[in-house]
Amino acid sequence: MKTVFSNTQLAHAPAQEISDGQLKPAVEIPSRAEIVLKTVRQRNVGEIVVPEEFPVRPLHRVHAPDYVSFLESFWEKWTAAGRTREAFPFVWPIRSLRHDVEVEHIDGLLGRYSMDAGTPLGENTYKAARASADTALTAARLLLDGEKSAFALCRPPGHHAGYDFFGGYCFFNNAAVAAQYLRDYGLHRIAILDVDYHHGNGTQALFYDRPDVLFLSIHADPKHEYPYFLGFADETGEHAGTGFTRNWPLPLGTDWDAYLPALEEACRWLLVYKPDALIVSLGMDCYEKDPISGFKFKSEDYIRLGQRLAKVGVPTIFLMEGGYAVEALGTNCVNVLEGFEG
Ligand code: OKP
Ligand code: ZN
Repeated sequence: MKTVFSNTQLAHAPAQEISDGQLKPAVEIPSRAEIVLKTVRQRNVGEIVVPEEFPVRPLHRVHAPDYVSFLESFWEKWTAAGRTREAFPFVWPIRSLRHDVEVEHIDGLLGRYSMDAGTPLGENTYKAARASADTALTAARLLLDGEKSAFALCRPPGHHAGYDFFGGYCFFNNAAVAAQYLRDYGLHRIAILDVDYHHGNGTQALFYDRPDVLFLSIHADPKHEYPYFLGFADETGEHAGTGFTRNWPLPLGTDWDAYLPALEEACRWLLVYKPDALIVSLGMDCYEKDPISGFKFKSEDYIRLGQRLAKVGVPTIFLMEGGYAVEALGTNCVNVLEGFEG
């Protein structure tokens, strides 16, 4: 299958992140994409293509225009305030405070448009995030042009980004942007299967009331793991979307054998839904050596994951999300792609 990737995605290169009450070296770093790209080449997955540059319109189909503009103008405002290094939000308009004020200071805006303090923004974040969305959109385009599968080597990831917020290392929701694009260009039913270790809260929220995009997610129990406030088993959609969201929160320590029943159930939902396209939010952070996660996948399990998804028999795009054990990330990711191709 073809891989889509742009070097522009490497321009977002955070130095540090806030984690465990400390500034620590960032884990969502350019070398993640570089090692996957290298492994795609070494193992001859297929042609590597540069994404098309899409206009802002497909982003506006999913994200608030003022949020997109905020990201675009962020660095200018940040540096105008005298700051020179990367930014982190630190104040939020939580539940009982006002939400109707249009604040002007960049510190207020950072809180207005974010979900956590763990996501660094820098000078090139916007252009890298745009390139990442372009990568996802190009993979979607390949599917519309008749490919049976494609791999979007997205970075930064997307599944925690919502209608008007960034967080969890995510800025634009690549999977949601691709899903909406496929809808806009004639496909009727899209399924998103999120196998990242963390719940895809942004993606779920974006499609929660819609029956045309099925959202399925298998992830660490949010009672005990980031992003904490969404992703429980009783969340199944609302209004017209009732029944079109499914979550399988699993305990810390889950290995492949304990994961498989959830995956089988998710695949049964896919068979019933009969999507025109499947988007896999492909995080590799269920891996046993992932530095921020608590599942126990071995590298071989990623081959099994790819093989199982191939059996679903639907045109599929893989969009990279998380995975922070950099040395093994290329192997784990290409294992999925090879498993899928058989
Ligand atoms: C993004 B993706 C742990 C800090 C965790 C956020 C994790 C974001 C994961 N001390 N920070 O879903 O892989
Ligand atoms: Zn993750």
